Amino acid sequence: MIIFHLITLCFYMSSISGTLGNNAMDLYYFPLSPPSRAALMTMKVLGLNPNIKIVNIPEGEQMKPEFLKINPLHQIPVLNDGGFIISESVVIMKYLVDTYAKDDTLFPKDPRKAAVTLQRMLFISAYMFPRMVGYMAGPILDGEEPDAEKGQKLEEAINHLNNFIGDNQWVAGNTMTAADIIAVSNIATIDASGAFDLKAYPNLWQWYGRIKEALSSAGYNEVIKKGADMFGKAFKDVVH
Ligand SMILES: N[C@@H](CCC(=O)N[C@@H](CS)C(=O)NCC(=O)O)C(=O)O
Repeated sequence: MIIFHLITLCFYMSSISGTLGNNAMDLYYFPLSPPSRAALMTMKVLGLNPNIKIVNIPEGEQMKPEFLKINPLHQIPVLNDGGFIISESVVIMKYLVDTYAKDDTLFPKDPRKAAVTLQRMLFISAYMFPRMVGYMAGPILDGEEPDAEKGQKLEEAINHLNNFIGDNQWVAGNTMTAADIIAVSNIATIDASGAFDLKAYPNLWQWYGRIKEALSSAGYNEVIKKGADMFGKAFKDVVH
């Protein structure tokens, strides 16, 4: 089963490598990785076309000496912008907006709005994402039964996101920001796993429709949905 997924991945990877542009900006990336997809989606929203450098995580390419020189923490995503190398999805996204956006909507300059945006981004990156990996990685990589307690922990994170959105249109208030991009990269993966009823979280469910629509012309389906669906399918194949 795992071999099958890897073969599917190879087809997917060659298709994505062939469609992206060529300039002095490299993104070390793997399509199943939610933080990688958040970084690439931000680039697409900003009109940037990086060279995609696939690091095949299931095959352990992140441990190769040439990649460890780029990121000793052996994690993707990593951005190389003309020799400036930086890791951590939230930091990459902020750097990209600060450097290339025409205005500050995606990452507000107002200190309080900036603080809320960053809080939401770190909530996704440091709270929700580890819980999602905790719940889904065992079944995908080792064929384990999903752990109900880990599922509850992830559901708690989903509930917090629903409450953060509240009556607002977006994750960090009434303007779409980079927080929405990193949030949807994770939520699309959870949705594709079929393990949770996201419709039971009405604020989140309505926001989910809104953000997919907002990102569609920048390539939501290609950048976020495709990798999320593959991740979700890998989980479903083991669980059902
Ligand atoms: N906090 C990091 C997390 C990055 C991360 O966990 N990347 C995973 C793929 S989703 C990875 O590279 N794992 C390989 C490893 O740790 O060896 C971020 O948001 O960029």
